[in-house]
Amino acid sequence: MTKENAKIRIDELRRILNKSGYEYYVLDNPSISDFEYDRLMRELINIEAEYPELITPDSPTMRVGGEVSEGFSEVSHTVQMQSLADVFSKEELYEFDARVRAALDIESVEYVTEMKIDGLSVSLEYENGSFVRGSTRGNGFVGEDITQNLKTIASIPLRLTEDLPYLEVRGEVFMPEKSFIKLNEQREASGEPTFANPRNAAAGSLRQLDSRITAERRLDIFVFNVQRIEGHELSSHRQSLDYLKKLGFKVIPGDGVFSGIDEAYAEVMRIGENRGNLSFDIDGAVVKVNSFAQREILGTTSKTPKWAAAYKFPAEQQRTKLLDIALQVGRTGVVTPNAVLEPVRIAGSTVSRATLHNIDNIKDKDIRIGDTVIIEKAGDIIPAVVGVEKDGRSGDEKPFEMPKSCPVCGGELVREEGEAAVRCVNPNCAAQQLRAIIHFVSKPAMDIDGMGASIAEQLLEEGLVSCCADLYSLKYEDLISLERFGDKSVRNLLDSIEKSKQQGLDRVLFGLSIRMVGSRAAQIIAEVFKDIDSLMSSSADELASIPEIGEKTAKSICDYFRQDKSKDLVDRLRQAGVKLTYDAQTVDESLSDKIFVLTGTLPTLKRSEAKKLIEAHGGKVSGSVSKKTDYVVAGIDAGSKLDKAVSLGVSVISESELIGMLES
Ligand code: 0OX
Repeated sequence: MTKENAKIRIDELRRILNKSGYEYYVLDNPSISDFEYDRLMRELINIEAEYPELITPDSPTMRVGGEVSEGFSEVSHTVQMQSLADVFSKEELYEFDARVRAALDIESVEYVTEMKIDGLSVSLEYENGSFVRGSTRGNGFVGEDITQNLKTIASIPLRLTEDLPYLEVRGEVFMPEKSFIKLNEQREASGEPTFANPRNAAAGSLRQLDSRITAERRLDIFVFNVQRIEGHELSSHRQSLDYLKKLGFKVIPGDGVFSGIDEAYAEVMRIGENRGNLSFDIDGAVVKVNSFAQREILGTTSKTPKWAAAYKFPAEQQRTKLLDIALQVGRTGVVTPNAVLEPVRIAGSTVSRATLHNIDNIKDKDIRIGDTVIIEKAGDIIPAVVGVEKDGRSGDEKPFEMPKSCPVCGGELVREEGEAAVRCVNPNCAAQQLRAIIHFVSKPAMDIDGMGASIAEQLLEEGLVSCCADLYSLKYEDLISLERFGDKSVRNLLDSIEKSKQQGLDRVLFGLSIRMVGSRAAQIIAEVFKDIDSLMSSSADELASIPEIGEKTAKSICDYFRQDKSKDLVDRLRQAGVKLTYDAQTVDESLSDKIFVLTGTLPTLKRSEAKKLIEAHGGKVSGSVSKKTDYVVAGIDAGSKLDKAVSLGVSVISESELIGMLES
């Protein structure tokens, strides 16, 4: 084929494939068979392979993924990607309407009501009708460039039906329920951890460095906002949604405009009632002022537009059968009763377990095995049994009694005075050992990369470890013969174990699973005592005199180190070369006297980590924003501190800008 002919055929194939893709993925109304679509795609791939100079970034062949990036670069959003102000009741929604009417000085407002899709907000940019860049919301000001991954989403047009000079739109990427169930089935079958809900699965899929993996995940998008447009005038939200539809986008469903808050609220209720029939998750409904001129008058706060409100639906409840009560033994021996349920879909995930908290809760609610129970779940919160239906009981339901001995090791179960928890007091209990090792290797403790729960279990079963100190005696020969291990994974794991020796006293203390010692307490204690020997020889009074360390924690630490077993463990860690001292962070003065305020959730650092970093470089961290503040480091969902920074003209930076300052 000559190059001229190739060009003609390529244009034709792209036109047909774009149209067919749109019909299939956006309209859900295909006009050609899958077989025909695949055949045409293969033909295009072949011609493009012959004439690579004719490949363009908006060709449908660019959707298959394949590019592996080393990391995501940052994208500054020219129009801030704001979040929505939440309301939780009819009253709050009507208060929103009252504010809007007062500001506009009118009787009734025209609203558009939309589903609030529970996914990830992204920005899509088009130049001269071609998709050029896609990014995450990040903190609203700076996100990450995920263009390659977004290209794999078939409902995102790579070419628009009009050659607009510039367009930036916003939408929510989500994983349809079917894709989610299939993905989790595959992961379960291959021994990989499953995702808790479609939102997490979508987030994990969008953040893949290998876009081929994203392509396999079958994500979808609903577009709902024009962020910036050149070459076309728009005067209302409804008009912009209709226009986006015409350009080829999969626009958030719905086509109504509602006169006044009563009509808008009725639609919110309809959306809520229909929630269970959707093939994707929503977590609320959004009410938006339709007119752009009115939006202009209403304005925005630093974080949210004043012309929109997100009505969050209450925690979802479902009825299901309580099949059994299973006991889980935690790392400090606490035995928690968990409900084993007939699987049920609730708030975006399939739930087959829910917490029953403790035996008192079971008795107070008179929950029996075989009962129909009511479970509740809101967002990412662990589902809980909140009630029981006693009316329909058959009489075969069995009351539950806590056993006298541990379900795993048979050791004695003890309930201490004034405590709701029942504990297994056998220090050699296999369940406790496993949980303790999983905790020891976890990220906030010793951060032993490559060693998750299933490997810990395998090592324990093989008798290679029984406590955390054993990890430091593991040898190449021990691991290489284990299932799922190869040369590379063994070397990587041994490297991570070696590296973890340098974590320092705070992480070790947290990792030891001492009752009442969380990461914050471990950090404070390490800062005060500096080495483990001083800590081990301290009294409970000394410990309790430290601000933020309570008497119970002090006693628990003393009790722990009084045991021979603990002393032995510390000796073994010491012999293995694990650092049992705490270095005050060496001060470099690069941020000398600069005052920072941290707000919102940072993408990678915890607040405490960011604080440590700033202080280690000579900076100070303050809790409130004032004129004296040099920088506000803003993360996701930053609140009033960000508003104040903007109103005082204080520099707002992202986490990566902070890290950039430290590196420079
Ligand atoms: C959603 C959704 C999110 C546009 C301007 C401020 C908020 N998750 O479905 N955000 C918005 O609106 C943005 N609308 C939605 N429907």
